[in-house]
Amino acid sequence: MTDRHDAQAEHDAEGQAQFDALIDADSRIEPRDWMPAAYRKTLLRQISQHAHSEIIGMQPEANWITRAPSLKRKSILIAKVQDEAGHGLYLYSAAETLGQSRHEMMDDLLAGKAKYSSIFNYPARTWADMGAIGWLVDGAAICNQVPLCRASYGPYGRAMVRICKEESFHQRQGFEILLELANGTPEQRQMAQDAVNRWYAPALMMFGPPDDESPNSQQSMAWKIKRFSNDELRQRFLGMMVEQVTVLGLELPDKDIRFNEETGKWEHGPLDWAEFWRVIGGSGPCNAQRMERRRDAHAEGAWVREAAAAYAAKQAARAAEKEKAA
Ligand code: BYC
Repeated sequence: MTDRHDAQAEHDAEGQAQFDALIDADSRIEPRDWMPAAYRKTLLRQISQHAHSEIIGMQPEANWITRAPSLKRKSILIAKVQDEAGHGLYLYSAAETLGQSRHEMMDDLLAGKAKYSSIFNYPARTWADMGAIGWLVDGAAICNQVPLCRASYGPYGRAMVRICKEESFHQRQGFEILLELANGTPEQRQMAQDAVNRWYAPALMMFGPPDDESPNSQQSMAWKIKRFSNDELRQRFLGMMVEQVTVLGLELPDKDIRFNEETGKWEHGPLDWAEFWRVIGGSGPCNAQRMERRRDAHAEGAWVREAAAAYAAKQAARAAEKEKAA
């Protein structure tokens, strides 16, 4: 018993030393490498939340596919929503390498045990929201996710590379929708401005709570999962939006935005963090609707999963028979 304990302790100490060396060298941890249990847990938490966000995030935009103003806009929107499903799949696959099945992750989401991004609990009221979501929400996502391409966990970082390429196309299509509306009739311009007004603060809050209220940041940065803090990324994003909004000829609904010469950082006005925690806690404007839709979609898709599993079993049986005969 003691020998086994000693051997395990020695194995763990060696593993920890190797893990520390890889992190120090800015190298990658791969699925078969030894890793601390808390590192695995944090990654599973973040990657599965991220995957759920992509899947739930399909809803506000899918809602507008039938009402897109032209065939061109409709086909672009369908492609974008489909991309988000793909992002969910890459991320569930990356999370599965940590030892939890996609099935279990989905059960946690459907049972209301798992989080997804706060932003998708807000309604998409007009066509201009497709522009604001692309410009602000995908813009915030890129800002947050480009550094994640260098995350210390290999499968996560590699999934993020492909996701970021697609996100930058998404952001541009949102910008272009807003640009066209901003240069359209006074009503279209107003619709664009209203959408920006409604999505601005929730988009800033996507980056997570302020640094002094972010319990996970410090450890995640030490493990090189996160490369920048929530506030650093929020400030960086704000600077980008301040420039781009002038091209749109619209305004950001915040009179307190300023560039602080001393710190070299962009500052924004106060954000309603009580609202943020309420939304995360399940009481946002669309939480119940989003979860109900997800549960329905899961139930409606049961026959597809069963058919795919039956087909896979048939293929495996055929392959086994062939091998036997050979
Ligand atoms: N929403 O210690 P903190 C997309 C939670 S999808 C909800 O700072 P961390 C798109 C946090 O989980 C974009 N919860 O945490 C898709 C933690 O709770 P737990 C999704 C949030 O992990 C379709 C607690 O608050 N992007 O772009 O160090 C269509 C304390 O926070 C939020 C990602 O998922 C939030 N906004 O940092 C269009 C990016 N913020 O878990 C577009 C990957 C915080 O301890 N994730 N919480 O119970 C990350 O980068 C980090 O997880 C976060 C939070 C920056 C979000």
